[in-house]
Amino acid sequence: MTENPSRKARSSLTGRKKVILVTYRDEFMKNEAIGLVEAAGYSIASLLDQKKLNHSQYGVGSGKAEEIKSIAEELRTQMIIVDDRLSSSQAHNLAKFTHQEVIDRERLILDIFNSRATTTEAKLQVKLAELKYEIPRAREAVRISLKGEQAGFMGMGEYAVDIKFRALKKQMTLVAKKLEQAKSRRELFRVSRDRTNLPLVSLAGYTSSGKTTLFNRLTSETKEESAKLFTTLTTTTRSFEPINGKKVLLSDTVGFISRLPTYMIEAFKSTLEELTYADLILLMLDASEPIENMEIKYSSCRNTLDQLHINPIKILVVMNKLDISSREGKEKRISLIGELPSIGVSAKTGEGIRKLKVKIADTVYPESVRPSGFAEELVKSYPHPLVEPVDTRPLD
Ligand SMILES: Nc1nc2c(ncn2[C@@H]2O[C@H](COP(=O)(O)OP(=O)(O)OP(=O)(O)O)[C@@H](O)[C@H]2O)c(=O)[nH]1
Ligand SMILES: [Mg+2]
Repeated sequence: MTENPSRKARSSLTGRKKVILVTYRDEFMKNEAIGLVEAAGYSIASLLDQKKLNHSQYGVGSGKAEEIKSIAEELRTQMIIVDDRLSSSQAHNLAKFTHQEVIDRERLILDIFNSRATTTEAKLQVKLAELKYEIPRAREAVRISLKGEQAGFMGMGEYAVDIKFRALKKQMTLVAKKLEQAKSRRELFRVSRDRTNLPLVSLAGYTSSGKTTLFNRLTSETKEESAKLFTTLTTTTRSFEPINGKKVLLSDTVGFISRLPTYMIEAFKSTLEELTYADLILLMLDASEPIENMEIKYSSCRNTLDQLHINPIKILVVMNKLDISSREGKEKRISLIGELPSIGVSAKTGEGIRKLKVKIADTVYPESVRPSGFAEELVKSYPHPLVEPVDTRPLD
């Protein structure tokens, strides 16, 4: 697919970088890749697809590399984005062959994260993820340059590559340390929040499922909501009363995406860890999408929650965007999530919100049961007369 002239003219007017996107044939993957490229602010001049993106020399096949080269010349593009992971030699080879800058899917996601990170903690998390991205590549570059196959990382000599590698390692230790400090500040905040003894409800879900829209509606906030992927990167917590006199805390956080490498989830762990303290997780799904897409997104969310060791018993699935979803698809959607409870809403129009509020209050303030967080308070106020202290001393 090649861009039509009017779009081309517009992109040069807005000064967005013109790129060639190489993705998979699968529709879901293709659309998601387009969403990512647009979220990064690039303009797609040409969209190509491939069955496999792990060809050893360029990632793409050599015939495709030829095609990319001539399209790049014809359309005067500035960058090639490959929708999978490329090793540093694959990226280097393709860049050299096509005379274009080449980035892979992970670099693209990091660029988006970079442009969205506003708080110190989010910036540190992105930095950590970037270093985790660069270190294996620097290592690979060292290996290649030692074999004398390539003039080092990004054209650097062997010695320079080694220095770069060490510098990256040192930087990573420093960033990890700063993140630890940010985490302990967050921990203090969490402890003081716990003292309020208010139940915590957390929003989780795929990027663009409508978490922030629901957050704004429930808490009367005005945080940015947008069709662009990864609008929210930092956790925000506000209190609200789902029903009179029953206050709860609500957290909005970073969205999930498919094929997100583990090291990125690791880097964002302190943000995502908020979810592990929640008494209730509202797992948002965009119910207006085709069932196949919902299925992929739902299982990707469940995987991420599993990686965080979240007990499924805490999950309430919120089927959002009812205002634009088909009524007939309701049964299929319900069967998709199996045994988990669900509720349908439109965060945009307010449909179903009252029911959701009652459901939230009923779950976190069940009749005749203390506000949740009680068990944690019990452990914190330890030693408690009813709890036998556990002897953790070594046996010898
Ligand atoms: N029609 C319709 N659109 C909605 C609804 N809820 C959210 N949206 C739209 O969906 C898009 C994404 O909404 P956000 O609230 O930013 O989504 P998010 O889950 O916070 O996304 P990230 O921050 O990227 O993870 C926006 O364009 C919203 O206007 C809804 O109930 N109906
Ligand atoms: Mg958001």
